[in-house]
Amino acid sequence: MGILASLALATALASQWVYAHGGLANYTVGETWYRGYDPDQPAEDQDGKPWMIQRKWASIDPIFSATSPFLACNDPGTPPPSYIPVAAGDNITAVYWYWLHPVGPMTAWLAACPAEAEGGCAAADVNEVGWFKVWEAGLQEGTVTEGMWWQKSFQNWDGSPDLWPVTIPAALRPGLYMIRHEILSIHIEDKPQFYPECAHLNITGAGTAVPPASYLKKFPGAYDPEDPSIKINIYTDAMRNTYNYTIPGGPIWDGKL
Ligand SMILES: [Cu+2]
Repeated sequence: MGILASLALATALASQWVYAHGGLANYTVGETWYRGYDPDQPAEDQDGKPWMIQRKWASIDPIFSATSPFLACNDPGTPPPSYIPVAAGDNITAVYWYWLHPVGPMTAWLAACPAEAEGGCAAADVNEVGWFKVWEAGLQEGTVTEGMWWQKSFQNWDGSPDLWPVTIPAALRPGLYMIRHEILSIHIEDKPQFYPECAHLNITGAGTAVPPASYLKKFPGAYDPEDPSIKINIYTDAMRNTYNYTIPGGPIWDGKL
């Protein structure tokens, strides 16, 4: 390629690395791939398209506040027309083209939507539904400051996408649900970065379980901005000697009784 093209590409890559933000690009269930929203592509090619399954996120920038209404499903969080079909007990895999931040927890949540006759997930108020955590991963080994976090270990540096599989609880009652993936990056002192994205699911199965009310959380609401796992400076001497980290948001619900 010509030198100008090379420079342009280098500049594009450099700016991507400087800002180092990102988000959940696609989903796979089995062999089927579902395209998500892409903030780098024109909105008119995506907004309201019948194939869209992900709520709109207009930029790769994080949500900086634990009390933002966009903590639920990013900004603006506009609902898509379609659903990803998935059977309870199966995996849905979130696909990130790249992820660059190394520190902080990752969580996945589900929330039941209104029935189809009541408008389905398009009619759901993402700030009012009851979200329950079904998956989490945080500090795997070592110290808060320098240890290995799942957020780092799921990254691939050979150009292949970063994959995040989550199992839909096998006993879950079937129906229309939203799935919410959140990466919380805490590499900047006292300035947490939340990266939430939501998709619409049509979950099939013969289960009957629903989470007890104690597991249902709201976004915002699930997190205290003063939570020491959220408002955190990982570069203190204390954190250099801390080997555990409490993932915010309470326990996961796995559907087992
Ligand atoms: Cu970033």
